[in-house]
Amino acid sequence: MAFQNQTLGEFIIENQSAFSFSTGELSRLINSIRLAAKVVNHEVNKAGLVDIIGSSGNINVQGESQQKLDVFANEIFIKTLTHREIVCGIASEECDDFLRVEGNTESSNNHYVVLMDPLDGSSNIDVNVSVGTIFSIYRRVSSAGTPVVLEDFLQPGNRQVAAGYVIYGTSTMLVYTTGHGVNGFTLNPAIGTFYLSHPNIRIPENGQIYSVNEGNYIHFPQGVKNYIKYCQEEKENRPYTSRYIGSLVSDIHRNMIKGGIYLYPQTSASPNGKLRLLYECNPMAFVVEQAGGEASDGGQRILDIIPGELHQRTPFYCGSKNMVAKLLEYVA
Ligand code: P6P
Repeated sequence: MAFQNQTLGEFIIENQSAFSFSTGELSRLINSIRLAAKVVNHEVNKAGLVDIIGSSGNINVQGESQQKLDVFANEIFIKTLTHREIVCGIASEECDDFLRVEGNTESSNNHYVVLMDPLDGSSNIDVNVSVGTIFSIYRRVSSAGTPVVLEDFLQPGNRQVAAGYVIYGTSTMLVYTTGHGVNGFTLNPAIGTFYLSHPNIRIPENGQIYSVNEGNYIHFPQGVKNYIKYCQEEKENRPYTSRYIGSLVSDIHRNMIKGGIYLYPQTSASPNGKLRLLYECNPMAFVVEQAGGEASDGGQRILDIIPGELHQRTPFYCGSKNMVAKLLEYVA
């Protein structure tokens, strides 16, 4: 059956013409993310064995022993994106500042910048919970042929040209959008090929799942507390089910498939919320909106927020359209 599905490579070629800017750079960019995802997937899947068999014996190019997986993932994505000279700049949760891709003049003529969380939820690896990579792609705003500047990265999410995530779970999936809907590809590890397994994902407009870390309940704004009580009332199709994996990619992906809402409100410990706007909330918001859902910071659409700094945080409410609308009745 799997061999009847279209591969990611075939899908990219077939849909390349649909993307107005496409000069093949975006296709090559998605392909490089595909390659990096396969390499990271291999390491994530054997991570548990490091404890059992000691160090995996991996010696990296600097002659260092096995590194922490999120540092490893960061290196793999940066190397893959850099070596193929497709992007002119990269920003990562693992790097304080953005990286300029210098190299030859052609690379500074490339039009895209990538912002990413190379291994989100990596603390879950020790307990064998799914983790993910999140990426967000923009066209540069500074002039071609010059080194990228901070403004190339501080663009509102509504300027993204592509975004998506890789979920390293019971199966490894790549889910992404270029603004023409959302498609999911599942990796067949036996042959290292991603197959189109979830064409045109649509998030149900309603759902019965709410995802929030209720350990922070006493610190939530009153409106959020009231919404959680609404979810728990014995009325209509409630109480809802509470599902919180603690890995953003997994919680959002489940809600994409089954319907649901994910909430990470501001708390006293995190007055602006915990999640990062540029490489967690914007890409997830783009994917969820493209699947028919909504994403808000409680006051405005996530994708309309004008960023002020690379690692800024935001409150984040994201998921089924009607569930986010109900939440906003309580918090706006
Ligand atoms: P908390 C993981 O550290 C992460 O960035 C997201 O993947 C996840 O949704 C969230 O933080 C979990 O945060 O405070 O509930 O443990």
